[in-house]
Parts: sequence; structure tokens; C-alpha cells
Amino acid sequence: MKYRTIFLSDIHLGTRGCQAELLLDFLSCHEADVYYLIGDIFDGWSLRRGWHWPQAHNDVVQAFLSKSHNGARIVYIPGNHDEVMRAYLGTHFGGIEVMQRADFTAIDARRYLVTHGDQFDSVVVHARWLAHIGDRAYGFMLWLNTKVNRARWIWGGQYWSLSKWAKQQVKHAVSFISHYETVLADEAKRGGYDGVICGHIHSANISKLGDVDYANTGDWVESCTAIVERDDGTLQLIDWATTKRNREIARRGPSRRQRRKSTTPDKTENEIA
Ligand SMILES: [Mn+2]
Repeated sequence: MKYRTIFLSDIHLGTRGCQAELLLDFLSCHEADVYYLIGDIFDGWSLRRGWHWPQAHNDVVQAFLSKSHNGARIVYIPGNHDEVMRAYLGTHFGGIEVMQRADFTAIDARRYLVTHGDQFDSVVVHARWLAHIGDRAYGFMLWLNTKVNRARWIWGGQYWSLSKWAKQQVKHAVSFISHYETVLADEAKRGGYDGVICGHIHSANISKLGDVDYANTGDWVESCTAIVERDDGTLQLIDWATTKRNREIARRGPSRRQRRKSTTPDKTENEIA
């Protein structure tokens, strides 16, 4: 598929959670004239704690460099995890432009503020140490999640995301996500924009908040999502993990377990008969 614009964020290269292979797969079948990389592309916080840089992570960097080399425009807006890149605002490397924030005008003439979004996250702004603790807890949760799911897989349970569950709890408890969305939409409105395109909270979403279009690109740690600009200028969310899973199910047919489930009613019927 070819698009005018693709937006990606929160890839977190340099962490064990980064789904670089899935991203490479996405990049191989979605092309664009312009790419916006909206922050936390690599994870300096995590790399400082321990170096983790497999080949696939290199391949992601190479993929963007070669796109740039082949004529694509790439705008890189650093986030809080790759804040070291904020020292290079206004410069470019390998043809990739580094910017603090960007103005994006869609085909339908709607104007969007493009920003990572951490500047509007009060936890990150007012208590950096708390954000770092949260980051470690999040890493621990992802690690625990794989252990829990391995156990559930062995016992025939369904995949269950602990961190997704925990984030749901956070959402219910302090409405963190909706608060973030409102703050970002307000910021866009104040700047005279029609909408905002951001990342940071790993919660992909396209919605209308009042008269402001809110778009969050999600991440490549859990959800594996991107936002693309359709030919008519509207924004579309692509959930690559789900798309791939559904295609795989369609190709292979339902799994053994799903078949077993669907045959259960027949069995009971036979027993009754
Ligand atoms: Mn961030």
C-alpha cells in the first residue's frame, strides 16, 4: 500500500519489548512520501541501563535511512525516551530532519499539530524521577506478562495482557488517558489547529474531541499500530498485530483449540440424543 503520509511513534528500539520484526514487516508493505517519527523511536533510558541492540533494531534504522535515500521525506520529532536527540533540533542526519514539533496539512486542508506529547504529561513534566520509576515498573510488568502468558499457554488459557489490564485500571482510576487526550486537544485548539497527532501514552486512538481531531499513533511494544493519511486526507489507524493475526487465522484455519471449542455443542447434542 502506498500513502502520502505515515505516522509512527514509540518504537522503543533498544528494549526487549520492541517488536522490530513486526515493524519491518509493516514497513515492507506500507510506503509513503513522508514519514513522521513522533518520538521514543529508540529508548535511551533503557540503553543506559543495559545495552540491547539486536540486528532487527539495526534493520529498522537502516530501513528509514534507505527510505530517505530513495527520496522519502522523514521528520523525526524526539520524545522523552530519546530526548538526547533534542540536542539536534533543526539539524538533519542522513536526510532525516529533527524537529521539536511539526505542522502537518492533510490533503483535505486540515491542519494538525504533530508532537510526541510528553510535554503535556504532568507526571513526566513535574516528576521525572516518578516517570523513571514508572518506566521500570512498566518493563517489569511486560516481563511478568510473558511469564504469566507462558504459564497460561501451557495450561491452555487465552492470551491475556497484564500491562493492558493494568493500564485499564489506571484509566478507570485516574482517567489518565482521557486527561492526556483532552490536554493535547486543547493545545491544538489554542494553536489554531484542526487536530493533533501524537504518541507517548502507548494508546492508539483516532477520535473527535469537541471539534478537534485527536490521533494517537500507539506504539510498537504492545499494540503495533500506525496512522496513515488516506487519499481523501482523512486519518486511518492500522493495527498491524491484529491484522497479521487475522490473516494468519484465515490462512491456517481456526486453531486446534478453537475447533475443539466449536465442536463442543455438537458433542452435547449427541449426548442428549
Ligand atoms: Mn514518551
